[in-house]
Amino acid sequence: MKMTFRWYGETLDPIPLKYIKQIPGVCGVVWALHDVPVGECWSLSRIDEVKAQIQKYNFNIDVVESVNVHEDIKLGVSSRNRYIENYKRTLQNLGKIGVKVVCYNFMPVFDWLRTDLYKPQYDGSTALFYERSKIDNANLFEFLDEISKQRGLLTMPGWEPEKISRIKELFSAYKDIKEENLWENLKYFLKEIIPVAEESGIKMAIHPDDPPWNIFNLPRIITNKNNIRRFLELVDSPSNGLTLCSGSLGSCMKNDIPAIIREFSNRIYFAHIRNVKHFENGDFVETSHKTSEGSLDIAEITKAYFDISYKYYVRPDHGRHIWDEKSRPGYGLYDRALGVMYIWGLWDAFNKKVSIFEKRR
Ligand code: DNO
Repeated sequence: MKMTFRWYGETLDPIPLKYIKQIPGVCGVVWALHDVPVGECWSLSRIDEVKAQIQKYNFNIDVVESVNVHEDIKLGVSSRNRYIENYKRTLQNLGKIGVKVVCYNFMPVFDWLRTDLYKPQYDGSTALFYERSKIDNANLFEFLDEISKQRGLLTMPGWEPEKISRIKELFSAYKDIKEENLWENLKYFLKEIIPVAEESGIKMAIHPDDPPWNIFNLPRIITNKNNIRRFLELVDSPSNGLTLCSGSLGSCMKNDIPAIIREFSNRIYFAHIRNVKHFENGDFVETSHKTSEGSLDIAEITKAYFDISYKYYVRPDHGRHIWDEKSRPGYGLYDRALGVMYIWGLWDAFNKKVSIFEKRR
């Protein structure tokens, strides 16, 4: 596997690349042009600028997270064609500079959703938290107000101020969009972009929905093993693949992550590894990576990647906020760096076991 670390760019990320360089075993930086409005084409000159910043530290730029999909594409309205053309041009430009994997998602309106961004934990850290009843019974607008206060100036993915300002309009546009409509619109999008990804040497890697169930009556479809199978069959090409996010799918206890990894082993191009702890009432909190801290067996998940001889990209996903670090929600340096070391520790131990076994034979 190739270990990577997500970085929001020189102006948006408080973490400098020189710090990331000091985390053992990280070979690539996962990046994006976060300031380009969703739906616009990423120019070669802007892409080159970030590439130079990253390569100065000898990191690869192979993975982009994300090229976000314009809402008109998810809604399936006629203006989608203009945005799809821009998306194709962005892929061509990314292909030209050697990008290999593009992560994206197809969640209506929001990206990942939590009710508390800095929920105090037993050990003095804070973490991302989802209180189920708060969403199930929420008044959307009061909820948005509360979240905006918590996040302060740090923008979360999918929570761009431009989008939040037209939230009412968006919600009424989605009024008649049910799961099947979303599948149709996703298929239309894939049929258009996958051939371009193939020509550009890019593997598209859809991110599962987080959490993997409908929220605020908005449909979510990349939620479980059967739906992932259906997704891969929409366009059966090696360029149509997955970002396998253990924490997103794992927010639903019914999802058996190691089994999903084994079944779709040849179409996973990007792995997000993190743990979540479930509570009986449906709430969950994002813990450290360590297996015993959460409800997911991160050792078993890493073992599944080891067993399939996973060659593609991996990154530690959200971390807690520890040691008084002021960071973007979930994207501090310290806990994610601990996550890297936990994953490497498991990996090295699995490797060792194999070589001891081979020596004995
Ligand atoms: C959460 C991330 C997601 C992911 C997008 C991909 O931290 O894993 O926001 O980047 O869903 O489009």
